Amino acid sequence: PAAEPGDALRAACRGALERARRRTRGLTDIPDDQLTAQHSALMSPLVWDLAHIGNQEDRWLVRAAGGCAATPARAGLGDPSGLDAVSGLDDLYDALQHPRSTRPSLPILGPTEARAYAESVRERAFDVLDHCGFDGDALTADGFVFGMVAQHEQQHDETMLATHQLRTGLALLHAPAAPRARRATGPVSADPAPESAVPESAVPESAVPESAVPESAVPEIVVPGGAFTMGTDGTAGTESWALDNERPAHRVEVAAFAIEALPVTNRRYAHFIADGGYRRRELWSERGWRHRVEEGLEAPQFWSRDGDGRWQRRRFGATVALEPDEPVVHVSYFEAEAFAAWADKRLPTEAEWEKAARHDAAAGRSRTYPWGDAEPTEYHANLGQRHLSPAGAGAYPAGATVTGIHQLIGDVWEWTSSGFEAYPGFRAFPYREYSEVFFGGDYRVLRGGSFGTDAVACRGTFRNWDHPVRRQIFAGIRLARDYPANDGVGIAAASE
Ligand code: AVJ
Ligand code: FE
Repeated sequence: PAAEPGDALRAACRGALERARRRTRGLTDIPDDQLTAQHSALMSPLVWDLAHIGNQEDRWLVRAAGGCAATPARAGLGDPSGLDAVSGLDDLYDALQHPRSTRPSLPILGPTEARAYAESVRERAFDVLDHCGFDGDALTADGFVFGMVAQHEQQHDETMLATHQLRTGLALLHAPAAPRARRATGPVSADPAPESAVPESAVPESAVPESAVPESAVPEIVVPGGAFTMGTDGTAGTESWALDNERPAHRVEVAAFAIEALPVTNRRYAHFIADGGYRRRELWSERGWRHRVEEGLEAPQFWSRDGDGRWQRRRFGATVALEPDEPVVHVSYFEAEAFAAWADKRLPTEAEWEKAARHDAAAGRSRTYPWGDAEPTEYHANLGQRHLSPAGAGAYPAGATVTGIHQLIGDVWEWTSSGFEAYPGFRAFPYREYSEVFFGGDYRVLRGGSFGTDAVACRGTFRNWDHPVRRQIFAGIRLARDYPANDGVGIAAASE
């Protein structure tokens, strides 16, 4: 039978939802006591995330897109005292009403109930998807609401991954090690190349050597001044699932600046510590210093020293020697700011970051990803919890910009110096509580995604935000600096 129009879109929506659910299962198929425990006051019990994922899907796919009644939580579980499915559940799983630290004291669903609820919502959501014509309204056009729900689940999967990192005790998660140095840019076996794999010949020449990058020669790329298109109108392809805060596309003037070609490594961060970085008041902002003193910060979260004084770190239940060439991760905005001052540089603004990542000067347009518009493969970026750590600096040459900036997408989120604000012409869609209620708050924008971010929730326009003190997220550092007025000759490679 001939394919119906919409079949490819339907398959893409189903695929994104199924991939998210496989990951959710991997993060929650753990002993019940681990699922219900609160591993950190900063995080929910994992069982809350699980049912919240189901509840969000019920609200947007079953009810809003499908026009169906709410899915009862205790259907088939034989509990007549079950919560009122609509008000009770929506209430319990409303993130804004209940800060994470209070969630353990709520009468939330237990492990068996939460799993059953998420599964029965999913069955109904697939039913809605099977009958969706994608032409009803803005909610379903281009499959937006299905993509939004898949992104929501993946975002909570990243949050749950951070909870796993915070918990103590033996490892529950396993994955192959991330590549250490410059990895192959295409399949290394005889397997046929995936269609979107980047051929070797398309890999930009870059200043990044094969192995470790010596600290004294961190390559910088100069981005010439001028306007570029920031954000997206997202009407086609991957960008049609761009969330409300990424919209609309608008022109932004950005003065010339230089940005480092690589994220800051553990080696360099350890030099900052050894050079008194945490003791030198002048490197810190006033708020940052106060926070540093109050919390007694002396190193990134999860770092400690072994018996011989060498740095090691706890990583998902294992203690391992610090890998010097990996991007530093688990630093707060305040630490990133102090590190930048020590290096005589600064963090990029959000607009600078996006221009460096997306602006194609030759074509005069913005790309979806640093390497172009092709969706990320395992050769482009360390995404999707394929590995349980960042990869070595310079490990993904196929994912670099044509100008030679590496690992903007994947590995670690990158703190920018910008607060989280609405773009001009912003419209909350489809709900205010995703973005709008956070604008103007005490947040800094992070860009680029981490090894724990799925590709569906990561693109050149994607905006994450968090409080400047937070460091349980997978956040690291990219440095930039002002660049003296340039003559417009074009891209120049500078070095320190
Ligand atoms: C975009 C990561 C800041 O986790 O608070 C999840 C994503 N919004 N459920 C968050 C989100 C609603 C959000 N961040
Ligand atoms: Fe949520």
